Formats: sequence, structure tokens, C-alpha cells
Amino acid sequence: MTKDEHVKRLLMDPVYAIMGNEELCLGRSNLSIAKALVDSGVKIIQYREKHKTWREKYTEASAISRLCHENDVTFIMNDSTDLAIACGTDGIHVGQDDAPAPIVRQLAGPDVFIGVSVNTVAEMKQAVFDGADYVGLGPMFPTQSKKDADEVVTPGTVDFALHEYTLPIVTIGGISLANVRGLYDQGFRSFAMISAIVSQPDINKAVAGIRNILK
Ligand code: TZP
Ligand code: MG
Repeated sequence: MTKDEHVKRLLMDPVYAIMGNEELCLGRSNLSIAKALVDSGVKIIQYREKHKTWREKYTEASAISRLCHENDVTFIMNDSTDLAIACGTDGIHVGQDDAPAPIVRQLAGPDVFIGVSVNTVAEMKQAVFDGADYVGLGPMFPTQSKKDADEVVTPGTVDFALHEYTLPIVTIGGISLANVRGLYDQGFRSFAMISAIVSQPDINKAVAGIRNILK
């Protein structure tokens, strides 16, 4: 798939699963979680592991990258451009403290898509200027999964995102079965989730529940 096809997928398929730290996965390994996601029909997976060495991350993300490519799943690396290049991921997602998007582009080349985490209108505008392919807007709700999360996005920023913004938006932060439909009804189309998916005992059931509520 081309970069543009991957980015289009973000707006066509609402479920963006983030493997956010193995410790949130009820004792299951990242690789087993990835297999469960693929078996559940998830088509967009981000690898986000903060508590392992580079070598450990490289070993497991390479295996997950292969698994994703064999199953037509879009695979995105969080934080680290060098790991993304080494593992051959389709996309790279960077936060406000990671390498700026233009540097990621310089290192990773033209064919990889780049997502940037944003929390304010100023950050959303900067992401456009920097050549990002999509933004991750959040947190939309309070979250336990990211200890240093920003404040919840303000109503003014939500308004700007819905009515004036041009880049594809992936919403993130505290999204669950209980509130995802509300975001959809507001006009958002992509939902990145950690705890609502990978922290659930039955991943297939969790994914099916989210898809069902968005029908
Ligand atoms: N970035 C902003 S909020 C968040 C990240 C990585 C955590 C999302 O996790 P959850 O469990 O879906 O709230
Ligand atoms: Mg980061």
C-alpha cells in the first residue's frame, strides 16, 4: 500500500489499536497481543513500548511488522524514527518531545507517513506546517494509560479540529465503549485506544464491541 492509501485507511476504519506498554496487557506478550489484534480484524496497529531496551523493541517490533505486512495491516512505530526504519513500519508517530516531523521525513524518506500528537490549535497548525500526514488529537478524556498526558483538549480546540482543520485527525485518550459513539456523532472518524482494546481480557470481543457501536 502507498503512504496515501495508509492515511486514507485511518479515516475509513475507526479502530486504531495502540500496543501501549506490555504491562497494560494483562500478562500477555506484545507479540501475542499483535496476533490477537490481527485475528480480530484490526487494520491499524501502533507499537508503543516505553519500558524495553532498543534491542528488545527491535526484536519484537520486527516480528510484528512482518505479521502486519503478511496480513495487510498498517503498522506504525511510536517515538523512534530509527526503530521505524529498522523495522520497516508504514508510519511513524511522534509526540511534541520527539524528533520534529521534518527531521523524521528527512531520516525516513518520502514513503513513510508521519503522525504528530497535538493538544492545542497552535500544535495542530504547526503539524500542517511541518508536513505531518495526520495528527493524534488528545487526550479527549482523562486517561490512566499515559502518566504525563496533557490536559484534556478544550472545547475550542475540538471546534477548530472539526470545522477548520485540513489534516486527518485520529482522536486519542480515554476513549472507550462508553464514549466513542459520542465522538463519532460529533464528527470524528478515527479512534486510537490502548486500554479499551489491549487491556481487555477478550480482545476480539472488545474490537467487535467498538465496531458494533459505530455501525
Ligand atoms: N496519548 C495521549 S492520551 C494517551 C496517549 C498515548 C493514552 C491513551 O490510552 P487510553 O488507554 O486509550 O486512554
Ligand atoms: Mg512520543
